[in-house]
Amino acid sequence: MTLRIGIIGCGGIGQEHARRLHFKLAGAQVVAINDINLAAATQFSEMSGIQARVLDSHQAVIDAPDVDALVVASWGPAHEEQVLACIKAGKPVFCEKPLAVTAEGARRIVDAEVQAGKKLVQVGFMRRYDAGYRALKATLDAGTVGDALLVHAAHRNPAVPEMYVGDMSITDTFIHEIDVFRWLLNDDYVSVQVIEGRKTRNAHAGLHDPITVLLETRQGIRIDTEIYVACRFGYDIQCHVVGETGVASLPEPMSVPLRSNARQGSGILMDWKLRFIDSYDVELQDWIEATVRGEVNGPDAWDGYVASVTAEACIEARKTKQILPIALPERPAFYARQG
Ligand code: NAD
Ligand code: ISE
Repeated sequence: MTLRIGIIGCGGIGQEHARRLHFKLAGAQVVAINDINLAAATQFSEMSGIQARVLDSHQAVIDAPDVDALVVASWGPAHEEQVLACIKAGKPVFCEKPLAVTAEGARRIVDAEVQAGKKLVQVGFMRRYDAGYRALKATLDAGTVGDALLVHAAHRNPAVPEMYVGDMSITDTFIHEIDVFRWLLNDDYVSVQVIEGRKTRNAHAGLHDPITVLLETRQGIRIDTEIYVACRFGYDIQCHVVGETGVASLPEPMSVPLRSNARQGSGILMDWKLRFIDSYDVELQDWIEATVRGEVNGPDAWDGYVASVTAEACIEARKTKQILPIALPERPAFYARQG
């Protein structure tokens, strides 16, 4: 069966997902698209060779009888309304992060899905599909370094645009770590502290950079993450898990080690799109196959909700300079834990 897909939001990642779904992955075809910028959507549909129908609202794409499933890649504040409309129509939806821009909004999605009685929503936390993180998780699950005690992590971007301001280090960037550490450690968070140290002169006026986030999990694991989005030198993702008998680290992306010009070393990627490019393919191929089976196999609406609750606690902890509890309701049975 070919899954017929509607795309809502054809900006940077929407276009990339549309191309990979239509041309690269097996079992999917993009048949309809929408963007608030209709001219750009039309141009994309034609120039990309996808030649999908361009419809004048997200609702028209959701309602189209030949659309089996949706990809929401519009900007964050539109996600809630669009995902809720997919649930109402009973259609599976892959929503890019964040699921919603507030925890309340994400909770409304959870409640709507539970009420609908069927899991339909997957959230675009693609790191769970990255080969390196998967190898690290397998190592931890096998007990190779004993029980995890500490995690030292970093999320470094070379630069961010002027529109990236305020708490986006948390809501746009750290949100990936929020999701992936829960999955990696089979755990949830209980408290958070955010520390603003000396600011780099390379960050623009609206951004305090870098920051450090300290999370504590239910099992007492302490996670420190440096978020440094104007670091200049590369897109550099680090994760080192200290266990009782050793340290397990996220593998570095493959790069040819060089000895040259009296130096030795290897390259560091500069673009986040390249760092996780394979994981987007694995993620969406898995989504296609699970959707055809009538299942949600990846990060679900509950995971999206937990990420939003945690992000809000981080923002509050940053503002108040306090160690704050993260109050999570129990996971409903409807969202029984999956891989
Ligand atoms: P973008 O600004 O390049 O594209 C967003 C597009 O959505 C634009 O074309 C805009 O016109 C359109 N849009 C905005 N509101 C809309 C609405 N109400 N209905 C239809 N279209 C609408 O942004 P982007 O970088 O492509 O990011 C899109 C989403 O994907 C964001 O939520 C972002 O956080 C997420 N994202 C995820 C990753 C990842 O690694 N998983 C990477 C980048 C972006
Ligand atoms: C961007 O939106 C992403 O989602 C990338 O994965 C992340 O690394 C980057 O910091 C964000 O700005």
